[in-house]
Amino acid sequence: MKFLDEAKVYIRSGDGGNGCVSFRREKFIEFGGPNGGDGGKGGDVIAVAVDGLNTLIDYRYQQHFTAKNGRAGMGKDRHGANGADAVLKVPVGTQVYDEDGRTLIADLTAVGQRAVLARGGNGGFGNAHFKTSTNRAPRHANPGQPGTALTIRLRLKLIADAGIIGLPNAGKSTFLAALSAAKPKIADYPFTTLHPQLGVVRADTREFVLADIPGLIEGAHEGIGLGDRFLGHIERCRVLLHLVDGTGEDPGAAYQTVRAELAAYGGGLADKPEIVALNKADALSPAEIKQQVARLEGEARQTPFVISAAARTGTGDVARALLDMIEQARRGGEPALAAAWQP
Ligand SMILES: Nc1nc2c(ncn2[C@@H]2O[C@H](COP(=O)(O)OP(=O)(O)OP(=O)(O)O)[C@@H](O)[C@H]2O)c(=O)[nH]1
Ligand SMILES: [Mg+2]
Repeated sequence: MKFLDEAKVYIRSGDGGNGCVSFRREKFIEFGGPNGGDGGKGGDVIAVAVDGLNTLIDYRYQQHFTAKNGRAGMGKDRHGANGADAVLKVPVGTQVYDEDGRTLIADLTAVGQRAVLARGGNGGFGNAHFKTSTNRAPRHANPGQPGTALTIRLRLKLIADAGIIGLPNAGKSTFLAALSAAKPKIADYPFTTLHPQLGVVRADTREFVLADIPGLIEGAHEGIGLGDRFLGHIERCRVLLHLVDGTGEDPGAAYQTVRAELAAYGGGLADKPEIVALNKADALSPAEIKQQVARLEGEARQTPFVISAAARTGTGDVARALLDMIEQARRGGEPALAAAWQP
């Protein structure tokens, strides 16, 4: 499945049906009275988060969604049929913005959560509705109300508990592959990973979702490399795992480069709890490890885990540490997501 995390969609809700002007006309029944029915309601445009979808690619091929109009009312007090809704199925984690891309209309963070993006017009009242003691033969009915047309932007922000950050080639995808069933592409050139990948990590009896994203380089916030747009996918993570290549010249400098990009991106990323790990320990001598840890420690202000994602040493400890922090954050509550929830 191709990955796409942004899409522009044109939606239109249905018009309401017109009310009807009609009178009861039957042999031997005098003064039959008004019997024009009401128009039906126009269909809504609704977005609903569904399971088993992790891309917005469908919206590259279909960009127009129009709900059906309500039918007009008819004589003999018949109500017009309501128009059918148009339903946009989106992956969990999709945010709906208005055309300018700044105003958030809906944030769909759980399977089954739905949001009405454009409400259909109400149907007009038929003349039966306007019958009063002083006007027993109203020749008036209301027209249906028009639907609304608007342009929206969909933006997918994947939902993962933890996200892996680091320079290209740090071993992020190798780490994900070591701990989960995910099969990301791994290679010894920068920018192997072009779009985010998710994997489920099991540690003991517990599990969490881990996201691997493309590497960051200096100037990513200005569009260098792959830019920093994909950092949106770790905005919802509770913790970050910062992987640093131990075979690099200065792990401390590598660490600071990535931290600077996080700060430049904003979105609270720089304030997220972070676990730091020095990777590729299998390629280092004990003396080198000591030296590299000292360099990294000085910048990160925490003792890094020393691991080898390729040899899978130390990776379990990192997973358990991530889980502890995730559970701690869960207990602390996640107000932003909880508040957005509406069944
Ligand atoms: N020796 C050694 N090599 C490793 C280790 N982990 C990853 N590598 C190698 O480092 C290279 C890059 O690994 P990736 O997992 O693709 O790195 P990445 O951080 O996902 O890179 P991008 O997707 O380009 O940002 C590959 O050649 C891996 O085999 C490790 O623990 N030890
Ligand atoms: Mg990668």
